[in-house]
Amino acid sequence: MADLSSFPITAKWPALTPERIQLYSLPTPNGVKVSICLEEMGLAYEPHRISFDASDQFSPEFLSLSPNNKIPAIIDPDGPGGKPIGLFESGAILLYLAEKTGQFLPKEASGHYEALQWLMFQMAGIGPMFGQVGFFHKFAGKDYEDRRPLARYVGESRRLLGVLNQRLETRTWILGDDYSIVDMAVFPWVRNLIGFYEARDLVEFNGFTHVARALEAFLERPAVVRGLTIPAETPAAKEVPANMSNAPHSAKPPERVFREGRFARIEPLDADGHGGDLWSGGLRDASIWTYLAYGPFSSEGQFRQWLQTREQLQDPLYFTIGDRTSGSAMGCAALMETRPEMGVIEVGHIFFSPALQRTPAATEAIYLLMRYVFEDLGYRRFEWKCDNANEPSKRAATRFGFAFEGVFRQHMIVKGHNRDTAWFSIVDSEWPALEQAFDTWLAADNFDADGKQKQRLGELTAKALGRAS
Ligand SMILES: N[C@@H](CCC(=O)N[C@@H](CS)C(=O)NCC(=O)O)C(=O)O
Repeated sequence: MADLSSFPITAKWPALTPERIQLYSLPTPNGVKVSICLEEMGLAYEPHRISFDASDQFSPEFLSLSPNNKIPAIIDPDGPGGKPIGLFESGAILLYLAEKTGQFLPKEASGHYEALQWLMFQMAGIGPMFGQVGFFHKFAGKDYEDRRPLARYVGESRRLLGVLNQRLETRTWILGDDYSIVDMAVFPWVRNLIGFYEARDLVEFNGFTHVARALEAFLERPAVVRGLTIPAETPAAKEVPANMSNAPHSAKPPERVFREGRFARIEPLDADGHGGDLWSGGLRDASIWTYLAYGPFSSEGQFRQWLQTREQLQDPLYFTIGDRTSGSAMGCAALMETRPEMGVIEVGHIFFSPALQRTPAATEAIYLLMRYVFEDLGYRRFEWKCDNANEPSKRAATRFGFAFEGVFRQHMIVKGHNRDTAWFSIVDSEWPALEQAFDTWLAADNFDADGKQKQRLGELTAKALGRAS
């Protein structure tokens, strides 16, 4: 276990999980840059709330890490050379995390410096100027008789928004097509200016349509939604047992979405549109239904009737898996047992026609659902459960990277038979590594001319998670 005792700040804010990055912050525009970044990168971290009400930022323990008495600051137990490192200044922290993970920062030299340039633009321009608007418009400075300081900072902020607006006129994000740490630095400040500082009209924000459009896209990102509230207020935090950690998240219920990969597409179940394909693909085979609570079906009509009852459900929410090229429906999977308040969701009700079984399209379909659950919906736990006697399902779960968690004995009765249920899960901190493993497996160069895989998915996912394959 990492030893952070040489950092005096840990005496006031003990590291309950010292192997994780320690974040000392508050959800202010500078603070959330780092919580958003950590969320986007899927890094495990432990947030500590630095209360300005309690003047925490002036305590000797906090100053030992951040001598300028400002949040955010971090300690990474696994810094350069594997040694712990402490850092303050949000821009420096964003750069450090981007370089550590190789994410959200262009790698080739000119793109890298372009990013630095815009990051400096935020740090030296947007942050300080917008901050002064806050002071003179909303806080102590609003009572100053002399209105010239306010006018100066409002004018300067308007000018900076104009620069940003022009930049975004031809780009999705500040650096172009790719979202980066620069967006994580800039947009919390824009949000604050027009929100908390109540300066929307003052800076004539409605004229900056490209900034508004990018801000909206930024605020829709699940990692941003989560990061904006971290570190949350936990008045009793000091009293919780040392082995309890915070679980900030905000997950949304799944919707009837369409997703497409290289081999597969998933779409909301449409009984009339998909029933014929599914049935003619071989779903009359009784072995497909052995472990499911329904089926087999004796005729296409009976199958379609049953499908019609399923397509209306919200939980389980059924998706049809189709072949990307031919478009024909070949199987189904559902998102179920949805508990957004807990950040927990399960994939189940999986049935594949023989032509879909053991194909890249089948694997990719599960991957598309996983990506939807973690990235778009913001879940912290994705479950797979099956009858403990269902060996192929258990093998599939392990191959996909789910961790086996144990067996609930006599958990259910299915079609009159006892079911002991095997539980598996993937948690959000595992997702970035797993996503890379899936991307490697699904890539064109992982298949030879006959479509045979070169690297096995089970080995890639086990390696990504540091498990024995
Ligand atoms: N340039 C610094 C600015 C940080 C900063 O201004 N933090 C504010 C909150 S947004 C703060 O800690 N204020 C407390 C104080 O000044 O006492 C950074 O980006 O990290």
